[in-house]
Amino acid sequence: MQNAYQPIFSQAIENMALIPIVMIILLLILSTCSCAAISSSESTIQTEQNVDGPKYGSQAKRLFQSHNYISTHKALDYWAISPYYIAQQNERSCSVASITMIVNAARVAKTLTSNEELATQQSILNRVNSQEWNRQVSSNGIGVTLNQMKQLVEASLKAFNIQYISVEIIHTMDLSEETKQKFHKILIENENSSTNFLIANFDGSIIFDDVQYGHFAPIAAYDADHSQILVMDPERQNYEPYWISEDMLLHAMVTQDPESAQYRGYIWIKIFE
Ligand SMILES: [Ca+2]
Repeated sequence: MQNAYQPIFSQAIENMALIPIVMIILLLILSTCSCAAISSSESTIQTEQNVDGPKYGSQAKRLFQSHNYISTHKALDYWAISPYYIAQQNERSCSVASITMIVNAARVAKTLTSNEELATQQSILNRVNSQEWNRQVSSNGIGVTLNQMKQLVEASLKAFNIQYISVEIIHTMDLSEETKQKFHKILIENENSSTNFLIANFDGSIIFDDVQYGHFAPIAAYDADHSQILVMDPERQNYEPYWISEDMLLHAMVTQDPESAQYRGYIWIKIFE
């Protein structure tokens, strides 16, 4: 009988030996999520930690609580982006949602023909037709990096017949005066025209009391007098548009993406048509 059970016992020992290896592989996969919003397990942690705390903490102010700037300024980007404010399809697809908003906003002044559809997240993915992007933004994907976003933004705009464009990736590597001034200058230029757009790539845990997560979101307005930035966060399951300070967003961008081992930052998009 001992001989009969021996293979089963050996198999059990071998399976037990695999458990630590499987755990290590799972940890590695989770640690390389470069542009995931909050995963379900992280959301659980957030809920447990902040079950009685304010949803937006002390750093962010909901648009509903502060819309004086939108009422008293042209806020060109806000009016270009807000009609197309959408929720990301899953926890990994903030890149798709952010790009979809920008593609629609970039066409806001155009007179579309009756057979031209607005961009949707699925039509963006279909037209760009990148297997890698589809894989990365699937529910078990790892998201995309800031460097990848340059090519994806370009391909998405061109897929919707916006050909004359400039897409620049800026990695924010420090909190030096030079970094702050460059961002400030671009924020002002961006606010004055709806033919240019900014997408921020930041660590949400700097803004919200949460575990670390990389994220993409369009910037919809900049109140220079009060150094406040309006973020159209596509993680709509948890957030609505919110204002955060210029310093706070910069702090959240001066963080490293574990997938690329590079600093996060922002995407500066210009349309020339
Ligand atoms: Ca702009």
